[in-house]
Amino acid sequence: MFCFQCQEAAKGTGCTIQGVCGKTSEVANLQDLLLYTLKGISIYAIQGRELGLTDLATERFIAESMFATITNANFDREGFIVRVREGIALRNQWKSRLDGTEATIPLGAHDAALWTPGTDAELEAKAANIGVLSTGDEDIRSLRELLTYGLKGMAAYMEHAAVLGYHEDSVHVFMEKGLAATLDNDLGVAELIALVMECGKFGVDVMALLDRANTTTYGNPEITKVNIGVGSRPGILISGHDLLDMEELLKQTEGTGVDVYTHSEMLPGHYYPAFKKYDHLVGNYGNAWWKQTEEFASFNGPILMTTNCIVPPKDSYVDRLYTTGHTGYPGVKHIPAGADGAKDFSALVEQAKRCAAPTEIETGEIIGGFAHAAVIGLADQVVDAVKTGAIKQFFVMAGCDGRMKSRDYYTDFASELPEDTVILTAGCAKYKYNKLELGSIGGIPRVLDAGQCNDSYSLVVIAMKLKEVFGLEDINELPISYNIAWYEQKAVIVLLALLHLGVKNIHLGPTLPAFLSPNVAKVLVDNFGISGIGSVEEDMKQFMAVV
Ligand code: FS2
Ligand code: SF4
Repeated sequence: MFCFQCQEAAKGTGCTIQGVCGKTSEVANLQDLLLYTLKGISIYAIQGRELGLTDLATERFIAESMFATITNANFDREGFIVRVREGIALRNQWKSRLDGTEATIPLGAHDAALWTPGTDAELEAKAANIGVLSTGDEDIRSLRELLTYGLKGMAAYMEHAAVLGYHEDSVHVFMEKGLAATLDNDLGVAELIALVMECGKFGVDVMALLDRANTTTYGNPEITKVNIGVGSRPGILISGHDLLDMEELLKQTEGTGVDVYTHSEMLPGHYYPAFKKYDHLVGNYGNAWWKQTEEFASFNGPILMTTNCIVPPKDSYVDRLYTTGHTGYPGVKHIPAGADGAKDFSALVEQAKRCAAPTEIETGEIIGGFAHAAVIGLADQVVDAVKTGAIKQFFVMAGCDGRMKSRDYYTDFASELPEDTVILTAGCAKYKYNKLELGSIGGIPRVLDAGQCNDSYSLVVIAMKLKEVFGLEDINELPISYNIAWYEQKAVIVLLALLHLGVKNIHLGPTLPAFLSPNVAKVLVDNFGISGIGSVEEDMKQFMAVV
């Protein structure tokens, strides 16, 4: 195996024996083979589109499969073998559909378009030879992988929108184009950089689509205080990002005597009007994903993982853990969707009834729900505070949390920010500082949480609005600095989206991606002013100097 798609890549270069995330070498290779299969499908699907042939099932299969390969989403070897075989069948259907047409298939002679799987052992042998390192040139490899990881993040957001009935064909078209492009030896550095930038454009589009899907279905997030203590009844803990699962679980637990708690990236569920009506949605339990091995043990009840991030489970709670959607873990029960898309969570409800109530690990409240509609509702207050100098600067500190000790930087940075600054956040990165007593400015809290990582889009909408209100030409003239923490591939698409919007001088930490070759990193530094992080003191000086 060779995997360097996340921030925790071993030794800052890549995992080669087993993933730091717990992914086995077999699963890593099979994920690579699934990607290779999707590239093969894309070769034909692109040609099909030129002849006016489209297929929603293909689009969904590509996006779902990409999502399954994101860090910490799915660890299930058997599931990946099944998916590769399904993908080959889909690819071959496309091939037959195009036989006898006028299709002239670029890359049609590529192995990805032609290979056939034999036994599982043969399939695994193939999987070991088509991975990241099969691209020899380190800059081409770096750009191909940067594009691939952007596409993976995009796929996750497409899927969240799709389950709510929202699609945008142009995003699927780009996904197929991007996947096929990673096989094309005629594309050099300049062409791949252009594709990476185009990926950012579709990143903005897909986050806008998901924002529309979420807010149309569940209402605009509202400013909300969320309880972080526990009640006396047994509960089910829901983690991940899938709001449709959240809705179904709330409906199916109503009146059962079982409470529902959110975990990690599901915290923003509390901000949606559609979920506020459920009295048995009691609070948020715990912190970011990486603390789950302790927190799932003390929760005492069933836990539903709707998406990443799963940590290999401990014996103390593995029998209470469930996966659904594109997540999976060997030996962990999976709740599938029925033919009509509905899911049956009754097994969790019955198990919860036999469990103790959660053990309290914290008490109090946190505040959130500062997505674009809520903040724009406060626009007069915010603009006044900026004009009077009560707010001197905003810091976008969105992104991910993770295990590395070096991420304490973000807690220290938030603590040491001057009192006339406000943090704009989204994603699980917030857990590094959302329980600190940072106070407020004229009634505006100093940490404004817009929601999940995809709600970074909200932060962009807010920035655009401020640019308009202040009559500025360029988003970079705003008193907004970007100090972003990344971990997995959704953060990659968020970053590419910000670059597409022209945001400059983003600080990215706690380490720069292992998949950026020195030359590709230099392109990002020279053109966008991207940099890593240093010490809190030095960075603070640098940030405050630019205002
Ligand atoms: Fe956090 Fe993990 Fe949201 Fe990332 S829960 S790092 O996948 O998507 O942010
Ligand atoms: Fe390593 Fe991250 Fe890949 Fe897991 S996802 S194998 S931790 S680089």
